[in-house]
Amino acid sequence: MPISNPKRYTVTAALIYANGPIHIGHLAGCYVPADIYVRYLRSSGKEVAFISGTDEHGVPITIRAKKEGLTPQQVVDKYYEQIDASFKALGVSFDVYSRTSKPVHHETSREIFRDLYDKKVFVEETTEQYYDETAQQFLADRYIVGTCPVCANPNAYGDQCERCGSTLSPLELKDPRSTLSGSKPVLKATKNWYLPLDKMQPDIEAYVNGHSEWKTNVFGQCQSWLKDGLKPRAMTRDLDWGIKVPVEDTDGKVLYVWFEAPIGYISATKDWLIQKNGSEEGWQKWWQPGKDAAEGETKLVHFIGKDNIVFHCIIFPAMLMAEGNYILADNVPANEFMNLEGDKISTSRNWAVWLHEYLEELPDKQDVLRYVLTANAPETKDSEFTWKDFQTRNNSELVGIYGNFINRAVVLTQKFCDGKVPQRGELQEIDQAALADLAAFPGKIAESMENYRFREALSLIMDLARTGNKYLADTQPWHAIKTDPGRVNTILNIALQISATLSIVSEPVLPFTAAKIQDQLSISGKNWQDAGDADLLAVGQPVLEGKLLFEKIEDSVIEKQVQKLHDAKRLNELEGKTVAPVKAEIQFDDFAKMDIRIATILEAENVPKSKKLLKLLIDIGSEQRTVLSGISEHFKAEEVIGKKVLYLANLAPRKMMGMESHGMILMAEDRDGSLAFMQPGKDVWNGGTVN
Ligand code: B3M
Ligand code: ZN
Repeated sequence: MPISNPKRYTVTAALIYANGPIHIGHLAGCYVPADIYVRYLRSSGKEVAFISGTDEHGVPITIRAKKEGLTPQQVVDKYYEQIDASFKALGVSFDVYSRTSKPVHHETSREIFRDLYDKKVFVEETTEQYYDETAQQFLADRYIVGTCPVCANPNAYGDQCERCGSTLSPLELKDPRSTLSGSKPVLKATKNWYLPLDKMQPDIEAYVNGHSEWKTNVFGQCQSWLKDGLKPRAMTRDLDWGIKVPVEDTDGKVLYVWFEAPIGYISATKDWLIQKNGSEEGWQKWWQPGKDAAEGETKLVHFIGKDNIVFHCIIFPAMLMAEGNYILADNVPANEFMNLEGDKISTSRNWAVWLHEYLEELPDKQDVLRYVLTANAPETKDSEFTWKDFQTRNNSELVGIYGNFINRAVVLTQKFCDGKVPQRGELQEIDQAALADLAAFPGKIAESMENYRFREALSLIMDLARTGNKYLADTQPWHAIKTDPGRVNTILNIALQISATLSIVSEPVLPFTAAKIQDQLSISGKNWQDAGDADLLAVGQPVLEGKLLFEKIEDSVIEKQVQKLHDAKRLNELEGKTVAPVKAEIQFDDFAKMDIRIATILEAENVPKSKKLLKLLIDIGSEQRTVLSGISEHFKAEEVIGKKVLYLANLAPRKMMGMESHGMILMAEDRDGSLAFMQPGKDVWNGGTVN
């Protein structure tokens, strides 16, 4: 059963690996919804701790370090700074953004491990694990790749197949290979500590089944795990990067990253208090409200992406249950994935919109991104981000509906009411209806927020803006002013009251915009309980002109972004390409046999039925010749006419497509496979030799 009226909320957002920048997929899947929820709770007067940070251990970090030629420590330092700064710039309002490399985290993780160890929760087992003899290292998780036993993806990782989503263990992979040396690994015995999830299954089942209110995608994934039967899972790894195992004689072993990373939520809470008060005192109320606390006093909610469901709904709760003193998650509102321009977002293929770049290239558009990612959030199924949709939503929804309404209310007040909130007179039916709508919206929006339906909440927020627009269109204050200024006062008072409420209820999604509106309307310190109030703004309160809330985004801006995506992907594909090695040595005589000379292309035409060939007539000084050249995928016939080229004149004639080709035009091939003509640096005459 969900907790209905908690005293406080512990809200966590996934601790992302500090091995690369944040992209819009992370934001849509986890961070934007988490921030909306927390901002809504705070506005509703709730006590909240909003906890996150970076996950700085595990194989993904060491692999990235190797790729960038840095130490793991340098990698996590670099990305922690970048990630932390870009979250701040987007207005994600964590109470603490901590790191799993902090001493408080090492201590907390080791304590919990040692506690479970002492309680004999773990099963100690010696098993054969893959070992890379070249690198002299055990191959955990992502150090090993092979063919997925489920979907036959040849590049599945030792812990997970990214194609079909199956969770794997290295021993299940077919044709395993080491990602360190590429070699075939051998099996070697090693001792590790396992969490006996098989034995714990009944308790976990009772916990999960008690939460049938969880989102269908989350509940369904848990059920399928439980149905397959849980298996013991190793909580230690043979690696050197991570948290040392707090047991004697365990050199070369660290805690499994998925054992300690979720504990990071607990240690980050302590870190927050240490930073704030100089001591971790009081952390328990967020995690262990204690025996005297009322049932459900603290509500724990984990925001994550769908690839982390099992760890947050099964493994972490199992650890905490075994420990015995902790509360368990009341909800885990995981989202599905957001795709980008028709393809899966991928860091390795560089197909992503990176937050730090977005913030630099589209400054002051934080709320536009937050809006688009929420309006199109992958709440129940995968969704898609396109730049075109981004532009449309900005131009027709934010500018056309929301911005337009607020702007009209403010500008008309300046024009007709001296820039002050006017007094309402007698109400007509249309006014009463508008005020009734106004009063009803905050409750409806709150209900969507409480149930993690942020898309729905946003669509209601926009409905409120539409209501405002319709009210102005129907009452037409710009006409009424000529005949009945008192009527205009009533209309604008109501329009301004709607604007004020709109700023409050949209603040969780559009915090920067809400602050601007509240400046314009001279309100501060108002929150959710004031929303819907017909007298939120006092008569006579100043209404200031303020800055434009949203501006139109032109096609050129969008085209540039799309181009950039494709360029980045292409560059990434080229990264693996290497320069051809130098061919076997030849003597000068071998070279001197070749008659290379300057020629000019006189005529060019496509060869019927051939994809590649152009038929060229060239002037080689002494005569004209016909050459068939395989360049028609790169050049059109008309663009090569008149070009001076390098020509190999004494190559034996060859027959192609029933025609004879004499000699060969020499071309240079670029990294991406495109071709370039080799041309003399001055207008050398036809027949000029090349030596
Ligand atoms: N670091 C996976 C990720 O970054 C993992 C999340 C941990 S949450 C405790 O996607
Ligand atoms: Zn697979």
